[in-house]
This record gives sequence, structure tokens and C-alpha cells, in this order.
Amino acid sequence: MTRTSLCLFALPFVCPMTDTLTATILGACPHDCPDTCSLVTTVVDGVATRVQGNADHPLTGGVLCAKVSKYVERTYHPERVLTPLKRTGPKGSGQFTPVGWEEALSDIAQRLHTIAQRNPEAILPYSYAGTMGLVQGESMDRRFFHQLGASLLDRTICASAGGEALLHTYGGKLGMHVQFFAESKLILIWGSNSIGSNLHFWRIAQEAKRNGAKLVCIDPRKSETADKCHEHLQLLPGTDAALALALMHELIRNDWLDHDYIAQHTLGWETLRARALEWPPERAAQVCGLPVEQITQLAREYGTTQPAAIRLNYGVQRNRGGGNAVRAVACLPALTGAWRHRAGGLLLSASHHSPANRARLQMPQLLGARRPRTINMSTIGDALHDTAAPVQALVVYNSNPVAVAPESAKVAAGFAREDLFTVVIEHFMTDTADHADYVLPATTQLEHWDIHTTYGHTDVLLNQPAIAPVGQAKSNAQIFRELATHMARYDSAFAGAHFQDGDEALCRQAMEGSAVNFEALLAHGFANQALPDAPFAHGGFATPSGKCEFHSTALEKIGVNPLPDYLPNYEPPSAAHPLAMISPPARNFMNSTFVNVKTLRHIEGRPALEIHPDDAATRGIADGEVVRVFNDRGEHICHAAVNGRARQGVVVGLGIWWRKDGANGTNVNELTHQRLTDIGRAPTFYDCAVQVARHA
Ligand SMILES: Nc1nc2c(c(=O)[nH]1)N[C@H]1C(S)=C(S)[C@@H](COP(=O)(O)OP(=O)(O)OC[C@H]3O[C@@H](n4cnc5c(=O)[nH]c(N)nc54)[C@H](O)[C@@H]3O)O[C@H]1N2
Ligand SMILES: Nc1nc2c(c(=O)[nH]1)N[C@H]1C(S)=C(S)[C@@H](COP(=O)(O)OP(=O)(O)OC[C@H]3O[C@@H](n4cnc5c(=O)[nH]c(N)nc54)[C@H](O)[C@@H]3O)O[C@H]1N2
Ligand code: SF4
Ligand SMILES: [Mo]
Repeated sequence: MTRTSLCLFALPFVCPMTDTLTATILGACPHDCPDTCSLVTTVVDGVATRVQGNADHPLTGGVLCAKVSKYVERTYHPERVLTPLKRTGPKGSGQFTPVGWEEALSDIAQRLHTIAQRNPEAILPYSYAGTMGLVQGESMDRRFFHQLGASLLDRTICASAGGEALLHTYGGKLGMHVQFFAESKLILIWGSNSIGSNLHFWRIAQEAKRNGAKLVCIDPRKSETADKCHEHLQLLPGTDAALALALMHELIRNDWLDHDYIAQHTLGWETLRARALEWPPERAAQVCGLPVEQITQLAREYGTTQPAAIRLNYGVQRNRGGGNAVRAVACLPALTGAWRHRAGGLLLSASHHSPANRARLQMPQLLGARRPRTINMSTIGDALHDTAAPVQALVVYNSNPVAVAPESAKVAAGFAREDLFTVVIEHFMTDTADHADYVLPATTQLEHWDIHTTYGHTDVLLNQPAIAPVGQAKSNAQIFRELATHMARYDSAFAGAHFQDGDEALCRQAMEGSAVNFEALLAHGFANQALPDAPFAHGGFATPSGKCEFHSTALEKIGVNPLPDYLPNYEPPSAAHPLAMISPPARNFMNSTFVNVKTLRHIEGRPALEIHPDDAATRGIADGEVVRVFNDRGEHICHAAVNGRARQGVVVGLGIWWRKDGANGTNVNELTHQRLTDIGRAPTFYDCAVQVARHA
């Protein structure tokens, strides 16, 4: 229990009137959000009563988003899974009976061992960022599966297209420090609804606005963020590279270039110049569905304003050409020399500043000489139908693939296979948990230790448990420790001491070899890292050449165009499916998390499809009517929202609702496909053509 300025009582406090014991505990938000807030949980007599933002942590500033303000409601939700459950009905029916931990774990260990004896690669762990914690997300679990020799998972579902694009341009997920956007004079918010998904950046952008900065939003949807920016470029999905190339064209034509920066710190300028000159604004305007003047105006502002900053986000990379789009945008600040200023440049992700000692946590050496196959999580639908080298057991944690992975019909059919042994570690009976043989109850962030590095800023945060586990829940790491103990009956390799490291010890191991002081983390909940203000002011890119690589030899070697280019979508609108569908996050959900929290669901309402008034009118659809959204992969039934947010030709299915909440048992991923991005093997959720009709 720790002192914070928020807490009225420096130490646990017994109220003389009510005789209750009150304490405040420092934590970290576990969610897949760039803000990674510092949390303060108030606990009265062992019960968490409130979760607030830590006022002492500058980037949190005492403020949380609506979702995590409801974390107590989620933690004590009446539908929390509180005991291990064993399936009693058909797969997917959600029929289970409670069983003891001992029975569940010994049966699971025996089943996994039997499969592993024949072929450990038939076992697949499936996890993502349900918690971003290093301990509950990527420590004991990895040791367990490495020892087993299970198939490896390629964790591509969110950020790998943009991440690898940055790697091949800057040398890593490196960029501006978020706090310096406050000093920028021009901010491009590119492919992001900051108000919904990056709230603490939005606060900084507001500060810049008050200091006279101009804010420009580049997004096919008239998002809440677009509403509040000075300018909105409402381009067609998947056309960002064309826009970026036209901006370059104008920078070149008007000589708004920093020739010295280009000469010293970039690679491949002449070839990029030639490519950009193929993209006059008129050509891009056609491709992007934008007025020419909007493009030339933006180029003028970007070329003549310093410091100019780009908050690029993952909305641009969920199309076929997503990697190239990120590369094209990432070239811009090197052309104008925006990097010379700490308030200039670009931020997509800063996660390569993380000091985490992942090798220490994950112990890949436990694989020995074995080199298991790798399965891409984004094509789990196909992977579960592979008959040549079938997956026979799945262990899912920190993820809800049946709802979030593309082409759900295939994913759900795969999870429904009677010959597949599935363990799901969860808080709730999600669409995925419904398909399990065993569901194991996991602790939430209020109940376990964890340590966090982030991708939106560069601080390190410690999460201390505020309350005892609810029901019989155990932390993920504890579950894998106990599973290892059961496995040790069959295989003594699982008896190693590294399978008994406790959660707090794992938190300490995560920082081994770094400059982060663990005692300071215990006292304050967060620690800053000393880093230069302007990462590339004097070049120093982390690429092989040390330069910003417009031309990437590494990409050329893997058969990708070495220069950024515009790649049209896989699914351009057609006569049969004339509307482009995007499905970005809902403000009050976190992917498919919080969908079952009543107060938040109440705000989001119901699964809806935003559609332009003209597209609605030609189909005889009025606001609020039930519609069928369909393509060759399936059909999703929801309510039309004719609310002015969708542009003509584009529809927006907001948020990842649970399939079981859908009118016909589907969500938007019924319509998405499994084709992957140009770079990074990532899904192309927003590259999806559909037709919409009134539901009869
Ligand atoms: N409230 C909330 N916050 C979240 C999440 C959530 O579900 N809810 N999810 C978290 C996760 S996992 C992630 S990865 C991040 C994502 O967060 P960001 O990467 O910041 O992106 P989003 O806020 O999802 O916004 C994406 C925006 O891109 C737009 N967009 C779609 N297609 C295109 C395109 O082709 N070009 C351009 N320029 N824009 C396009 C969409 O309309 C949407 O407004 O947010 C995190 N934060
Ligand atoms: N159509 C469409 N689909 C998308 C996207 C989109 O924009 N459009 N976005 C994609 C993106 S960016 C992402 S990141 C993925 C996200 O997909 P997922 O990573 O699957 O994220 P969530 O849907 O939030 O599911 C996380 C689950 O982890 C559980 N969980 C949380 N903490 C813990 C814990 O400590 N232990 C255990 N065992 N479980 C825990 C939660 O209860 C929740 O059910 O979805 C992708 N899918
Ligand atoms: S989801 Fe993001 S904004 Fe909300 S509390 Fe967590 S880190 Fe902060
Ligand atoms: Mo994500």
C-alpha cells in the first residue's frame, strides 16, 4: 500500500466512525491502449470501490477513459467466471459444470502430454493483448509452451503491418515523445479516432490547439475526433499511400524540402522523388475520393509549418497496402526536416523504447534445438481447418478470437471441431469460452501483480494487487506454474525452478539489466526513462544504413517493393458489393472487452452500421431500421445509423460486439476475410466490400 497525492490517508486508514479499513493501491491499466495509465484503486475492507487515474503521473493526469472508470463494475460483474468449468454440452453451446482446480489441471496436463508425445506442434497457444502486462501476457505461459515445444504463434492481429513498415523505414517502433505534441504548430491525426482510443494524446493535442496549432484529421469516417479538428480529409479506405505520395509531389514541386536533412539522413531520395512525381494531386484526388484543393492545401500547410507532427495510427494499415501506406507517411517528416524539432516528426508506436527483458521472462532457450512451426493468429480460421498438420489442442488466454479474428464463420467452425481440445483462460463466457472444453477463471488487474511498458509513451508502470482474487480465480502466470507442476509428473523438465518463479519475482526479472529501479516503482507506481527529446534530430535511425530508408533493401530481399507505393485494396467495391466496410473500435469498448459491462453497453446501444444518407435512401433504409449487411462470406444483421458519420460508398460497423449479441449470432467479422497485408502478415479488416439491404 502506497502513498499517493490522491489518497487522503498516507497509510491504510481505519475510520473511527465506521471501523472500516481504507487503502489506496497503485496500478497500471492493462488494456491494449497507447496511453497505459497509472491507476489508483481505493479498497475498503478488502473490496475495491473505485479506480481512478493517478494525478502524480503526468501523462495520466488523474484522468481515465469511461471504460476503465468502470473497472470495478467489470471486476465484480455477476457473470464473472469464478471456478474452473468443464464442458457438458456440444461445443459452442455454453453448457458447463463447475469442477475443482485439481481435477481440471490434472486432466488438461494429461491431455496435453498425450498430444505432445505424438507431436507437440499439434498444440497451439493463442493469446494477444487482453492484458498488456509482461507477466500475465508473456512470461510463464511462454516458458511453458517453449518447454512443451508447441507451435509458435505469429502475433499479427493488430500492429505488425505498421510495426514492420516502421522497422524498414526508421529501424524500429521509434518516434516522437507524445508530450511534445503540445508544442507542435500543425498536427496530422492520421487514421486514428484519438478521442475514443488515445484519449491522453487528445488532451495534449488540445493543449497544442490552445497554443495555436492547427489539427487535421485524415479518416474515412467523420469520427468524434474529426468533429473537433480544424480540417477533415475524409478519404476512401486504403488510399493513404496515394495521399502521402501526392503530398510529397507538392513538397518537391514547391521545394518545401530540407535538402540538408535529406542528403545527410535519408537513403533512396532520387528513386522516391521519381515515384512521388508520378503522383500529382489530381491523380491522388481521384484515388482517394478527395477534392484536389484539400490535398494541395494540406501539402502547403505541412510544407510551410514547423514544427509539424503526425500522430499516425493503426487505422491506415488494415488494408492490403497497409505496410506501404505507413512507410509512405513515415517518409514525410524526413523530407521537411520536421525531425529536427522535438515537437516535429511522427509517432505511430514507441514500443522499441521498452526496457523489458523479454528473453529473461520468456526463456526461448527452453526450446533447445527444436524449431516448431509458426502459425499466424490472423488466419486462425484457416489454420483450424488444416488437415495435413492439424491443430489438436488450443490454449487461449488474453484474447477472444471467435469474435475478433477475421472471417468468423471459419473461426467458429474451427473452434466447434469435436476433435479439438480447447482450454480458455478468461474472466467471462466470451464467444471463445463458449467453445472450450475447460474454462479456467483468471484474475483481473486488481487481483494480480504485473509490470507494463507501453507503445504510446516510454514510462514503465508497476501494477500491485489491490484485492484478493475474486472467487477461485488465479493469475495467468499462476495457472501456467500449476500446469507445469502437473506436467512434471510426465516430464521432469517441467520441474525446473524457473517454473516456480512467483509473479512479483517475474516483475523484477522483467527489468533485469535495465536502469529502472524496482523500489521506485513500488513507491510511485511508474518510472520515467532518460531518452533524448528529439530522436532523429541528427539522424541516427536504427536501420542498417543508419538513415531513414525511403528505399529498403531488406524489403527488396523479401520480395516487397523497396519503395513505398500505393496498392489498391483486395476488395474494391463491385457491382455485387458496392460499399467499402470499415469496422473501427467503439469508444466505450476495448475491442471485445467491456461489451458485457452494462453501463458501457448502454452508451454504445446496439450493433449498428453507419451509412451515408444517399446510400441509405437508394436502398430505402431509414435511420434505426434493421439491415442485412452481406457478402460472399456471410451476413450480419444490425441497425442502420444514418448519422452523418459515413461518407458515400463507405459503411462503418463500429466496435467488436460479441457474436452471441448479434441478431443472427454474428458480428462484423462475419464479413471480413483472411487475406494479409503487403508487409507484416497482418489482417486487412478494413479492406472489405459488402452490400446492404433492408431486412425483410
Ligand atoms: N475505446 C477504445 N480504445 C481502443 C480500442 C478500442 O477497441 N476501443 N482498441 C485499442 C487497440 S487494440 C488499438 S490497435 C488501437 C487502435 O487505435 P488507432 O490505431 O488509433 O485507431 P482507431 O482509433 O481504431 O481509429 C482508427 C480510425 O481509422 C479510420 N480508418 C479506417 N480505415 C482507414 C484508412 O484506410 N485510412 C485512414 N486514414 N483511416 C482509416 C477509422 O475510421 C477510425 O476512425 O486502439 C486501442 N484503443
Ligand atoms: N473487425 C475488426 N476486428 C478487429 C479489429 C477491428 O478494428 N475490426 N481490431 C483488431 C485488433 S487491433 C485487435 S488488438 C484485436 C483484439 O483482440 P483481442 O486481443 O482478442 O482483444 P479483446 O477482444 O479485448 O479480448 C481480450 C480478452 O482477454 C481477456 N482478458 C483480459 N485480461 C485477462 C487476463 O489477465 N487473463 C486472461 N486469461 N484473460 C484476460 C478479456 O476478458 C477478453 O475477453 O481485435 C482485432 N479485430
Ligand atoms: S484504456 Fe487507455 S485511456 Fe483508458 S485507462 Fe486504460 S490506458 Fe487509460
Ligand atoms: Mo489492436
